[in-house]
Amino acid sequence: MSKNLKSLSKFLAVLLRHQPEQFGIELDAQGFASIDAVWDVIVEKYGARFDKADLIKVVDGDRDGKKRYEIVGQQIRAMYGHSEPEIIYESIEPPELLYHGTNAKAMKVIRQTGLQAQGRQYVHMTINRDTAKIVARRKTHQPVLLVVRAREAAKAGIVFHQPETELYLARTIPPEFIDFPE
Ligand code: HQG
Repeated sequence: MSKNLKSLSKFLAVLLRHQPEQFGIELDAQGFASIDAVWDVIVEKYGARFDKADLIKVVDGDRDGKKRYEIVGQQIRAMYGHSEPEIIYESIEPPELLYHGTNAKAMKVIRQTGLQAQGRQYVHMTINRDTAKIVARRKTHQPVLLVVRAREAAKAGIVFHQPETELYLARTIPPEFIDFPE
């Protein structure tokens, strides 16, 4: 994604994940907003800098194939990553194992309390080990890869969601379902 579109993508995150009400945008229970209303806010902020084709490009995903937004009918939403409002996702049966990349400093707390969403509503996990490491490297040079025994956690009552092919969410993962590196 060009630098240009990255700023549009980041603005959409503010709008659709974190502060919709600040821009007069209303999200429904699944996080959808009217495309027309969102487009009006974009034009208000950026003038003619972006056109609708740019918005579609951002929705289609970035160069790394990361897809953050989706359009259904006349509506658009962030697929995950919200701080508020509460987004309702359907529950799914997770795969046997999922991965979460973190840093050595956080690991001490995670051993005690498990994985807890910090600034977001959900803990993010992926089926892809490399992706988990990339996520961790945003915050540390020495990523720690945690293995979540997801199927076992689900059997014990932890609810999982899958907003995107490789991405899984849960409110929390207790430490007993996490394999820590030595
Ligand atoms: C850590 C990006 C202390 C957790 C990526 C992480 C991802 C704890 C940080 C998405 C903890 C939260 C999410 C506990 C977990 N105590 N720290 N009990 N439990 N942590 O950014 O998973 O670009 O909210 O390990 O690609 O890093 O936004 O979550 O280090 O999919 O689309 O607390 O963000 O996507 O950080 O990343 P984050 P994350 P986007």
